Amino acid sequence: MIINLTYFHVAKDVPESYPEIAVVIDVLRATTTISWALKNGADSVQVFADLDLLKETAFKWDASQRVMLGERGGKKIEGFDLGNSPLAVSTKVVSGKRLFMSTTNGTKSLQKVQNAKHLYAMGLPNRKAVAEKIISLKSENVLILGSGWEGSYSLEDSLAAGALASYLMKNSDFEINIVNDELQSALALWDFWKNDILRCLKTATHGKRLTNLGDYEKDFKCCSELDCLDIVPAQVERGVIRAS
Ligand code: 3SL
Repeated sequence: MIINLTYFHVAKDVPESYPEIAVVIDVLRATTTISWALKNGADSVQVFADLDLLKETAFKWDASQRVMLGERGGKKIEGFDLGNSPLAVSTKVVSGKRLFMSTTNGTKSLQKVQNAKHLYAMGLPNRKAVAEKIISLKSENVLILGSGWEGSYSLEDSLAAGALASYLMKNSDFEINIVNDELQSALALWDFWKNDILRCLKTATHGKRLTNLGDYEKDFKCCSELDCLDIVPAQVERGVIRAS
């Protein structure tokens, strides 16, 4: 069997018709935060591109059962409970709760491919878990979508796309067909940086943006850890993600 793997850097590049399996990546930091929140016992994460819709939906929930996460430009949005740090979604804060989340780019990518039959969120910590899920589905076509920054390329998402492709090539019995140049170059990127992931994240434009905003050292470390989480965040209804 063959798996055709395609990667797009940002949501706007995704064609109208896309494969029934989609993996969305936002290494810094949305999909890392989603993965850690679910690992720490969050009931679910509902993602929104639109902030007004998020508030309208969240305020219908019992206040004790909800946590609102909002980030724009790397900073927490005023009035929200949390920003977008994977360190903030501790068990104490999120266990048993529905998280309502909107970020600058990551949640937009998740919305873009929400019609996929199987939609997963992946960061570097759960790369292996998501890859094994893909292998188990035995499907012919898989789309990997990065989040980038406001419509343009990001180094760290491409690194993770390459990491996923590399894992599948080494660990599945299927023939892996690298469909486009975006994924060929992501693989080369992974090969170049795989032994210094942390430095890659800090070298990336968005890494520099975060560094200029404050002390994000622990976030960088958390987002750069590879294969340490066994969580596969999967969309269970439109916009709602649970651990699978
Ligand atoms: O762009 C996004 O969706 C965020 O992950 C960006 S940040 O890392 O929270 O700044």
